[in-house]
Amino acid sequence: MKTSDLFVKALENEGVDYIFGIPGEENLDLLDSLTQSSIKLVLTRHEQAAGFMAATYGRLTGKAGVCLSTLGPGATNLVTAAAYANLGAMPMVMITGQKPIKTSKQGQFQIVDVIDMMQPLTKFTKQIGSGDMVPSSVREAFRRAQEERPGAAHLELPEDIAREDTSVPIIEPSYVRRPVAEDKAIQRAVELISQAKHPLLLIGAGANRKRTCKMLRRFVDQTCIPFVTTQMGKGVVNEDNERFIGNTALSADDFVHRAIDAADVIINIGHDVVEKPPFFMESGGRTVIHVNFTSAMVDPVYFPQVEVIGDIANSIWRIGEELPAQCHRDYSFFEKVQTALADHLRQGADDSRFPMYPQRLVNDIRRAMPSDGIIALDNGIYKIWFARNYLASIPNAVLLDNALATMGAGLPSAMVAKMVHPHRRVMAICGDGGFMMNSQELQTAVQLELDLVVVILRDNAYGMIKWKQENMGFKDYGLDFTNPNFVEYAETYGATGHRVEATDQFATMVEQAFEGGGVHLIEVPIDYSDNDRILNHEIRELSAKL
Ligand SMILES: Cc1ncc(C[n+]2csc(CCOP(=O)(O)OP(=O)(O)O)c2C)c(N)n1
Ligand SMILES: [Mg+2]
Repeated sequence: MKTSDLFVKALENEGVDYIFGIPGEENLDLLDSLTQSSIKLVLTRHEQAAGFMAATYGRLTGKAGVCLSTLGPGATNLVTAAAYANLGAMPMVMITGQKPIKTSKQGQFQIVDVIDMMQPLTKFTKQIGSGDMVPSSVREAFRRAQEERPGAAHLELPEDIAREDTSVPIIEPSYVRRPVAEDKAIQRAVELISQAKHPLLLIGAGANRKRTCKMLRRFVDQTCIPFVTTQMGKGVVNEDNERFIGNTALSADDFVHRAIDAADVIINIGHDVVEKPPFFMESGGRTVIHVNFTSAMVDPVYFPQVEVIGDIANSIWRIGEELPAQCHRDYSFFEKVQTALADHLRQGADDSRFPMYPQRLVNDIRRAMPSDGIIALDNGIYKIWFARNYLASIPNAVLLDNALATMGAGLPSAMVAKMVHPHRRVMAICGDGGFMMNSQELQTAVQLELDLVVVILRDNAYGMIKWKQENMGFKDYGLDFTNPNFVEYAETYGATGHRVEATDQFATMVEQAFEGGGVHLIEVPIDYSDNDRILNHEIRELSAKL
């Protein structure tokens, strides 16, 4: 069998249904083998977007998403996506081509040491040096990408190897279950929680990856222990729950941080230090119980005293079974925080000023999205507003990146979310800066005939950095830009463009866009003038009074 045929068989064996990417001449054998396969090739307009799509596919399904590029420039374009997947713990396998390795073809033309380049960005990176190595290399790449903590893996298939014959059989994935925590660790956690005066649950990204949501929900109901979420832990337990205290969208001084300050034991579920810290540990401070699939990476701001390592759902179930009821505790301070936050979240939710107030935008979008609707955010200041004000109902319904926090992933992530969940409403929410980093993928979305609403928040600036600049007392400089006419821009791609000209139009526009189907771009002029006052001052002052 030709090696490239075997390679495709090995991918099929891993359950791959899509490959996102852009082939080069070094991938042509593989491309030809794909013509005989059930795997669909999704051609994008930039490898970075293909990588973001593959990573988000992995995030949503738990199965590694696969992306493809040529050598050199194609592979360098995958670099940001590799970091996105690896930091965000999203299973992804990248396949890149290479010139022949047994002979020289064109000197050093286009040659970059891609294996070395991928080393710090992946869990596994390997050149396939012979056809016989395909089954084990593919299996290992998928195993590593998917195993907790998931991330990126990379395989390089040189063109002469792709073309050679081989006769080795493929390797079936093994039957494997995640290990569970040791009894003594569970006992220790139970003791500490039982002795605590003010225990608090913190739900992070890891809890969003596997089916932990049922167990966590039960744990919260059973124990009455209040919970807070990190940005990437949103929705594991419905945030519209009477025990929800808030999201750690801001790093410090929000209402939720007062609850964290008041907690003497934090049960930290699925958090890792890659996410912006939801709180900072200090020596001699409160006790932190780390409940995760993997042990805690120690950091100056994170050094939990107790670790419960193993399948999260199992750990939570066992802790819940052993823990005496906690509902009698005095949770009044947490409730005070909860009420203060709820009051604050209502502020601005109905504000009709134009350009639109971010709080109103979040509120309108929350109303437009059913509980299973998915929003995929790019990176900008609005991410804080969404993390803080948009209550997530189910796991992975708010796709945001609080790990690499890269711009440019919002649109590709939304596209693949729609492909994975064709019957759910999906919306991309991007800044005018971040959108333009992968706006060419509108064409891919149109070509794929996706039903997608893309909201662009136009402030004609890199607003997030402007906010920081202002807060740090720097002069307003270097962050403004001009934009294309987004409505016309959308139309040239064959999408439908809309511009909000009065705040009250927005909700109807969104509804009509979802009803109408196809790709819709909605340009929303946004008023960020209050960001600094509210996010940096008002919240701090109000929360300090609690
Ligand atoms: C690829 C990349 N480049 C730069 C940054 C730094 N950065 C973070 S947010 C931001 C501005 C985002 O601007 P925009 O998309 O317009 O959103 P806004 O904050 O204006 O709503 C920048 C430059 C980043 N996170 N990722
Ligand atoms: Mg902007």
